Amino acid sequence: MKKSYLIIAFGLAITTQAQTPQEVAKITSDYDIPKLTALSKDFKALAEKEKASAMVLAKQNGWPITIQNPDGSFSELIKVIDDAPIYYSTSNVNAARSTRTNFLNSGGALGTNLDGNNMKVHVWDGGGVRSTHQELTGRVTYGDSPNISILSNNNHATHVTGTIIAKGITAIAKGMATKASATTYDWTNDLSEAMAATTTGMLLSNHSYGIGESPSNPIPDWLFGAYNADSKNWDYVMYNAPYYLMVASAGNDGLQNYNDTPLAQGYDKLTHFKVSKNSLVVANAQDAVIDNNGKLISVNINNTSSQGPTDDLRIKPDISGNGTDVYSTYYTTNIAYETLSGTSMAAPNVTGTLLLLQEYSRNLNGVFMKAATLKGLAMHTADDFNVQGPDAISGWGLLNGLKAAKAMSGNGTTSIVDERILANNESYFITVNSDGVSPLEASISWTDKQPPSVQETASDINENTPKLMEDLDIRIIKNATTYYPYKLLTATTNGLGDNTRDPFEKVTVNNASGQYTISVKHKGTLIGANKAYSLIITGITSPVSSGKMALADDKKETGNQNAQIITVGEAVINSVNSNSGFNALTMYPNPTSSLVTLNLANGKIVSLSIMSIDGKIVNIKMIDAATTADLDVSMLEKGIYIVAVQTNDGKTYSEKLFIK
Ligand SMILES: [Ca+2]
Ligand SMILES: [Ca+2]
Ligand SMILES: [Ca+2]
Ligand SMILES: [Ca+2]
Repeated sequence: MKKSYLIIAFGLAITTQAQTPQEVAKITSDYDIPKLTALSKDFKALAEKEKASAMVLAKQNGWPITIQNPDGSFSELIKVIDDAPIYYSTSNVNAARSTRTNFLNSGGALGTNLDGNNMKVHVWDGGGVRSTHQELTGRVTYGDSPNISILSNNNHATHVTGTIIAKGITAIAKGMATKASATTYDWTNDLSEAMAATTTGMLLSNHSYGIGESPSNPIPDWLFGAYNADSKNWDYVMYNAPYYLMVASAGNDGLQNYNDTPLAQGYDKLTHFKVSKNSLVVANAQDAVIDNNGKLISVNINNTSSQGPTDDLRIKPDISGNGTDVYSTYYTTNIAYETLSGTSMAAPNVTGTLLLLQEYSRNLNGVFMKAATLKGLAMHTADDFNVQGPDAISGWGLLNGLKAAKAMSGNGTTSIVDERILANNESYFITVNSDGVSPLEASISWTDKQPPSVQETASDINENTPKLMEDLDIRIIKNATTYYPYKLLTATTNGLGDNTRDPFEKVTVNNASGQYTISVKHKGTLIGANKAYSLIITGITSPVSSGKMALADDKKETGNQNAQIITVGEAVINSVNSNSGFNALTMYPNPTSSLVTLNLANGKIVSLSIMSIDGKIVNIKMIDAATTADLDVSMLEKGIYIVAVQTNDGKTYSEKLFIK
């Protein structure tokens, strides 16, 4: 988003008419539209085939096609997996202002006046929305071709859509984005319809439903937590449309134990798109206690919220919204309202708030954020609760729209929100000053490619091979200390260390003070030449310097036959500051054409790097902590270079080197 500063003036000029054809064109400019359109057709054919064979088996086995459940939820047969009928069910239950969304709205303390102006959300649900409701009128359109269920089972869909966009004629039913519009769909063919909607610039969709289980309709145990074909297909959609983020309810089986073979008792309850890598899965938190400044005082999980994680121990659910006792629009009349609870209500609370953050991005920068940025921002700034750090019940914590918005507006000064590219075999580093008050936190987030294989039979039960395709890594480094990201150690415990499973990593340094270097690297070989990722840093006063280095594998180097070994733990990633002490670093002879000797007055050299004048690394060498180092520079072409040395006490010195 760095670049976007250049077009702030333009951004302001277009804010009153955004999500125009030009906006859509901008979102989809890197999309392969013919491919997405073809995929949409393929997914439609797949869904129709699955549904047709399910209908045949339903007739043979006497399975119901639709079910009105005693708790008011609605289920519909969609396919058969492993001989079991698979139903989509609404995730009934209750949302509110716990997510600090009110700070963003018109009249809110942040002064951002975000109400969803010219923003559109997409809602898939178990029936139609009552578009004539006084809170919604004129702002709901149907996205799928006329469907019988538009006329029925619309209580849930109407409630969910109201939570996102209700106007607030009845104040306590006011939605998150009172001026936004919604395109709503029946859940039949959701995958195909979502794929098609990405070509129209879809940014966010809400899915308050999932595969339902009940004692009378058991699903195979292996499906729980499994990355199956459905999980993969939704990742496929999001990978190919990187501005699109799917928000899904975790489900309301927190107190049920339908899975007889869970990763841990009371866990391992997620299925389908709730197991996808790129979706944002929402747990249900009770009403939070928030002070006047938007600070979280206390919050508890609703114990009906479904627990993760995934079989490969990815952190799911991702985040918590407020879905307990949510008052919203109801279907019975145009002035009807109802209070409901559940992850079904927590998801639209999150979706609506994220829509406002996209609106804010457009207002600030003239561009929308990539889905990975939005998702990363939401998880990075969430208020941690339940056990310390992320967990398989509450995810990264309770969504904090206020903190997310502040991270966006502070970009470049008190925070970094940056959409970056990591080249193959490259690492990025940035040195920052901690603000000395709040924790220093740094995250990376990316949209990960669908893996080649999935879990598809009972033999794949709890199969835990990482489904991650591109493994990026973030660290925070200060002197000899390296701070690692969170990860799950088991279904019920978290810890710090190298994370090889999640497409989001966050490192926290509590009681931070002074200067830190943040590094972003990758393992293996990136799938494309360049990997897009989002970097988010908070708790800083100002970035000091940044740069790139070649990765620590000299075998992968090209065009530099003399590349030196550059792996010594994390110490290689160091900044090149302009803080060279007077005569601290001397080099001789200078100019030179063959060998140069470096001498350090104070401290010992642990690494040195040579950069071209435009900042490109041409050589890096690790030194075994010495005050003097010799460097062969005979391969360098004539010109001016910068030599930087990193010392064992964390200092960096740089000097110009002339090659003759
Ligand atoms: Ca549909
Ligand atoms: Ca499992
Ligand atoms: Ca937590
Ligand atoms: Ca990693």
